[in-house]
Amino acid sequence: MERDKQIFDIIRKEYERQLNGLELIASENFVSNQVLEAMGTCLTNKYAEGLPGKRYYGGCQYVDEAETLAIERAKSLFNATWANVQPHSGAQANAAVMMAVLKPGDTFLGLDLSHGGHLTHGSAVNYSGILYRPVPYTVKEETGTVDYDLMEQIAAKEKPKLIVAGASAYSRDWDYKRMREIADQAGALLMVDIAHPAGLIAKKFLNDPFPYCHIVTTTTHKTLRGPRGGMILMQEDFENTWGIKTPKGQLKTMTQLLDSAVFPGVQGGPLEHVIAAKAVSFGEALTDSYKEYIRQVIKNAKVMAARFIELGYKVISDGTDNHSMLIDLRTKFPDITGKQVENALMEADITLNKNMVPFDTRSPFQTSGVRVGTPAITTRGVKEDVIPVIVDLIDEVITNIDNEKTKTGVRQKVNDLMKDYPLFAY
Ligand code: DSN
Repeated sequence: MERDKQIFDIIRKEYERQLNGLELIASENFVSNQVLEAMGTCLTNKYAEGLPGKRYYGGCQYVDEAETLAIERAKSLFNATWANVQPHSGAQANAAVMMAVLKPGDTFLGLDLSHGGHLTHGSAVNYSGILYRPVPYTVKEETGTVDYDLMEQIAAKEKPKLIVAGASAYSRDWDYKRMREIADQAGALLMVDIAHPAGLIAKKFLNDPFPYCHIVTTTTHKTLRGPRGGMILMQEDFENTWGIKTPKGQLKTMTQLLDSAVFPGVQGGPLEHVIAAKAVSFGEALTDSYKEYIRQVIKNAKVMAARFIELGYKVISDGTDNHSMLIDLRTKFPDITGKQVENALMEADITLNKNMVPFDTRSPFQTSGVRVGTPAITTRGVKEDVIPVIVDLIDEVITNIDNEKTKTGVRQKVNDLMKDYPLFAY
């Protein structure tokens, strides 16, 4: 068959965009050649509904081996005792958990989307806000950190069935111990979505949620640097103390409920080529060199936040514990929106995303902030000495937001800079 020039030309252009630009989207990363290779294999041809050893199709002996390896490596990485690596995304993983532990209309608590939460933590336009009854908790305006006292009050009043920890735009660590106390007092389960800081948690640079959270969900493609996808993890004690009766009176453990919620609950056939790539990335994340990578991600983020602050920007919570930060543009540029900054920087080959900031006065389409992260540039080898140069380039563009010559000049500097930092082979 003739090669599809049209689509491969588009892919080549995207490769060049990634190669020449500065990638600062906090949720993105660059996978290794072997992760990329595993994804582009014949495993994509295989149907394998079910779990390893219990499939609805023949011929699954090899994908069983790959999926089992992915599960075992995921468990070692997080010191968990159970994992389901089939969710196609973090959103699917969260949907499966909610399906397993909530009934339509049940109340749950999640961080407000405009305070850093995620769509699947209760947004009105997402299944989580349509099927269930979310009640948001928020951050404190003075500190930008999660208001656990408020969470406790809301939980006592609302008696949720589930409390969701975790965020998409939050640069501080979480107090899982306090959240578990709040959940226990309210009779709720505690779930954390560690999609963003998963790699930092795996390598023990942040608090360990597992002793406190009943269920942990994550994506595999952010700091974890694997293929685009999701997974659910648990530790043993919870499985042994929880069980619900099916209509036929059969007792099901939570892991059984979660497995069934993933398939057939919210998904059909698993993506075995992606699961093989997950196994590869978990193997990489188990190494010491990945630990050094994560150490550098955090160091770069701290230096970045400090430089933004030096230049007069407001960094929400005045810094970061992880790989990301949220910049409130209003202190330095009250008339410039996050959308304008995102667009102007794109012209300079710098990619980040507009983001609402807590207590934002603008809509999600305009926003008063931007979110910035260091996982992708750190993968390319950027160290802390170059970070102030990058922040200064961003500031130069924002300061001269309507000046085409400035943007062209910065783009040239970005392209020259990135020549020193290789990307995967194409
Ligand atoms: N869209 C992801 C992010 O950018 O954080 C979350 O799903």
